[in-house]
Amino acid sequence: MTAPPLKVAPDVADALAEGRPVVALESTIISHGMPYPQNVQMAREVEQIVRDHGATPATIAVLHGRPRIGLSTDDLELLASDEAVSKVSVRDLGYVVARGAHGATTVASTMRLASLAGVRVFVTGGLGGVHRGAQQSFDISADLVELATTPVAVVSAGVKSILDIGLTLETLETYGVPVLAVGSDEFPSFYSRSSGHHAPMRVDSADEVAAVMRAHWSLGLTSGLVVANPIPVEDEIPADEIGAVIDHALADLDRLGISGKDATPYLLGRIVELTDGASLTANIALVRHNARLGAAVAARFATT
Ligand code: PSU
Ligand code: MN
Repeated sequence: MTAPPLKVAPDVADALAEGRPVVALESTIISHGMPYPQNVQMAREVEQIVRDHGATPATIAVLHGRPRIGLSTDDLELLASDEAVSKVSVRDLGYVVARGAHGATTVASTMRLASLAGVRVFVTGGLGGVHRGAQQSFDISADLVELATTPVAVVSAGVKSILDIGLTLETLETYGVPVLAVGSDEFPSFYSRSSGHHAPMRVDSADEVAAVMRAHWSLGLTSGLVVANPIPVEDEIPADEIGAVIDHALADLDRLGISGKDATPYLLGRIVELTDGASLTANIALVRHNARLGAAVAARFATT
């Protein structure tokens, strides 16, 4: 086997070599999670937030068949606007690399590439998980399998109720993945601070997150960690309000017979339409918030 053909941006490589904090960012959220041009604006802004908080951002994607750790502004623009960028989870990585194609990486494949590059903190919006109705469809995101096996801490705003939040938490427990809620006793549901599910573990600072990461990995455990950061109160969409929209989007998904890897992108786009963009505003706000926490966690993890 040859070394993985990663192309690491010079600023990211320098930061890693010097033990300075680096924060990985995914690209499916850009290509398949938000409309243009808000997607590219969000991607640039989040990188800047990470820099302003003392860490180096490393947005991850596959471009021209090359897994890339750290992207240019032009790369972000391509990911945001080029229809030829496919959604790439772990199983798709070899295929897009072999074909020299472009791919936007999900939480799962971003974790894997981040880990290969030695990046231990990753910021996103929402995780994939066990879909509602998975008892029939078997639709369980590869994000959970990757969390079970790859040592990266993933900062998100929890799990949307397009998924079955309870079954997602059960699966994470089975897989031995720590689930930390930051500053809350309740596990957050992306648009809302509440979900009706108790947080498996609570922490109250970036320092505590970094301490759990160190302790977990020092024991030889090799899984990832879920760091669930509730959306700020002022940006929340009340659970009952967004719940009705999600039910509507799920009914449309069923009616159209959309399944597999297209299900999550369809639902995200439909929720933006049905809320006249309010869900997009909340989504961008929570990613910003996660970027601040992720940079702080990376800084605490790097210094100790
Ligand atoms: N949830 C979001 N926004 C996203 C995604 C999920 O709120 O952009 C994306 C992430 O890249 C996640 C992927 O890893 O969808 C999960 O897709 P699937 O359910 O097909 O595994
Ligand atoms: Mn799926």
